Formats: sequence, C-alpha cells, structure tokens
Amino acid sequence: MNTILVTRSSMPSFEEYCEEIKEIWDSHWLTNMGPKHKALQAALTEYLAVDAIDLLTNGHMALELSMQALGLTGEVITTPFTFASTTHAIVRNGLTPVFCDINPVDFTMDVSKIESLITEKTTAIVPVHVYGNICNVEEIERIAKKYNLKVIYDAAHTFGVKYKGRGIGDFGDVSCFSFHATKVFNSIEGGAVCYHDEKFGRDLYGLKNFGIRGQEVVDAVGANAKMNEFCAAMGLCNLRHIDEEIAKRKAIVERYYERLKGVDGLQLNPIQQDVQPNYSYFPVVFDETVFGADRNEVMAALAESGIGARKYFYPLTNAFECFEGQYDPKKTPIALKISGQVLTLPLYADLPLSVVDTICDIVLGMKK
Ligand code: T4K
Repeated sequence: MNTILVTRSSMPSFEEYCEEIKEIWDSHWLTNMGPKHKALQAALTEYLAVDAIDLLTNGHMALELSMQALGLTGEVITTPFTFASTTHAIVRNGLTPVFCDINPVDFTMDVSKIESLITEKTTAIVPVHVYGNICNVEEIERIAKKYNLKVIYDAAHTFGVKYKGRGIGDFGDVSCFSFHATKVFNSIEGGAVCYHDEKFGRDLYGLKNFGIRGQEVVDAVGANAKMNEFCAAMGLCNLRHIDEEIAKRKAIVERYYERLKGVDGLQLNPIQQDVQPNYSYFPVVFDETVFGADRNEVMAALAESGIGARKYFYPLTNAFECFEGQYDPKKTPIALKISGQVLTLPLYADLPLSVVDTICDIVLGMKK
C-alpha cells in the first residue's frame, strides 16, 4: 500500500470551511446558482483574468457542454496524450476525434501537423495544455482563423497559468478548467468554462440546467451540470490560499530539478518562456537505452518504498479498449513513444522536501 501518492488534495482548515458553509445552513440554499456559486464566479473572473466564466460540476462537463453550446459537427482535431475526458467529451457529442501527434518537448499538440489533418468536415481544434505546459496558442489561433475553426482549450491542468501576462483561460473561443480534488485548485469536484461570446455564455448557462430558460420554457436539450454550494464554498476557501499553495509547489519542483536535471536518459518537464507556471505535475520521460531502467521498473521500485507515481498519460486515448479498431495510435508515434516512457512523480503543496529527496534517491539508484 503506497503511503505517498501522486498527489494529495489541498484543503483549508476544518474551521475555515465550517465558517464558509455556515450561511448555507442558515439559508437552506444548497445548489442552483446560489450565493456561494456567484461569489466564486466573481472571484475567479478576477483571479484568472478572463472576460467571463461559468461554473460547472466538473471539468468534463465543462468540455462536453462547451462543445454542445458551440454546435460543433463533423471532425475535431485533438491530442491523444491526455486524460480520458478530452476524447470522451468529443465522442459523446457525436463528433469524430482526429488525432494530432504531440511535440516531444512540452507534449502539447504539434502545431506543424494540424493543417494536414483539416478536411471540409473539420469544425474545431481541441488542444490540451498538458501538465500545465501551454500549447502554442499563437499558431493555433492563426490556423483557426485561416480555416474558420473553433478552438476549445482543455485547460484542466493550467489553473492560474499566465502567458505574456494574460490569463491562459482568455485564449481560444473557450477554455475549460477542472477543479477536481487532484488539481492545483479544487472545489472538491468542479469545473469552469471561460469564454468571450455572450450568446455562448447564455447557451452554456442553459445547458448546465436542463436547457431551462424560465419556469415554463425549456429551449435546449441540456444536462445537469451545476456547481453546488458546498463545492463553491470549498473553492472560495481554497482560493484564499492559492498563491501560497503554488509557491510551495514551486519549491518542490525546484528540488526535483536540482536533483534530476542533467541526468543522462531523463527528460524533465520544460520551463516555458513567457509563462507564469502553476507547477501542476512533474512528469519525467525515461529513455531506457540511456538510463538503463525503464519507466515501469522505476515505478515498481518507488512502489516498493510506498511511493505511488502514476503513468499520466498511458494508454493514449486513441488506444483505449472502448475505441478498439477505430483509431491507430501508430499514427501519433511521438505520443505513443512518450506515453510508454513517462512517469509522473508525486507533487503536492505539502509534500516534504525530505520525501522528494527519497524519491530522487530511488530514481537515481535505478540508473545503470
Ligand atoms: N482534461 C484533463 C486533461 C484532465 O486531466 C481531466 C481530469 C479532465 C479533463 C476532467 O476534469 P474532471 O471532470 O475530473 O474535473 C485523476 C482525476 O480524477 C482527474 O480529475 C484528472 N484529470 C486525472 C489526471 O487524475 P485518477 O483516475 O488518476 O484519480 P485517482 O482517484 O487515482 O486519484 C489520483 C491521486 O489523487 C490519488 O492517488 C490520491 C489523490 N487524491 C484523489 C482523490 C480522489 C486525493 O488526494 N484526494 C481525492 O479526493 O484521475
């Protein structure tokens, strides 16, 4: 049984949360866009430096309902090097994912390969800012404009990230965040959609509440994806501590770098130019031919010491059993290679530096 897991939820003190939910007890208003929901929405608009934001039950529904609200059809260009959610949101909308390979440096979509995948059926691009690494947003914007495509960023990993001083949620037509328990910022479960277009905002708001427009009007086939008041209250508490949390993560990431940088056969997550990062994940790519041990051996050695590293993201989504025979992971060879070599090491705000040292000792002890 692992005692150190890949991550651990950030939480406020018990007293702080109790204080925050006291009003919910007094009012008996538990969900359906209540005061906590509204307060968190306002606070996040400011913190994330975006035009407009809506809150949902989770990051997955943020993606799924955004695609529905945009009325996408046909094919959508996306990456297979992601969590199940990104691809499932596309498929559950009746759309066809067309998988673009990733670049081997920051693991985001290889923008030089997007244009060759565009057909007359393509309506959107769904890139992922994976591990908190931002995509080449300028090039994606250029391509989208040229071919009149919508851009929906899966920004689940990039809470609080800024690029050239601009909130990352401000890019694309839409950016979707996850506030799941495992994320840099959590509202227990939760998600958000950042957008610019007012009509889109109205449509999304309807879709997250069954398409109900008024007590006697239902004008869309919506779902139920409203953030409840207890989740919003957790978000309000966690938001008070977010800068401190990110600073603690930074110290941990710096220690990992100090210990593992320059080791032959190890590729660390890059530091991107002009980016204010959030230190959300610490992936390491193991080149067995140089390092002498492969990712699975390192994972097993860590597990022997009770340390649970994870293979984010293996398998690729285009290799999932539920899609058997539909896509060919060999058509995204870099993603296929990286997913076979990557291991995400434990990272969370309260991870002691002494444990980071133990993890690095075990990893380095595997080098041959
Ligand atoms: N797009 C991307 C790119 C995503 O990565 C995700 C979610 C989404 C979209 C969808 O957003 P959401 O609908 O989830 O809001 C976890 C998370 O459940 C998932 O949110 C996340 N990505 C994914 C990368 O990781 P699992 O299956 O690895 O979770 P699990 O239960 O194994 O938890 C991982 C570790 O986290 C545990 O070992 C310990 C820690 N943990 C977990 C939970 C549930 C906690 O400390 N507290 C907790 O409450 O998917």
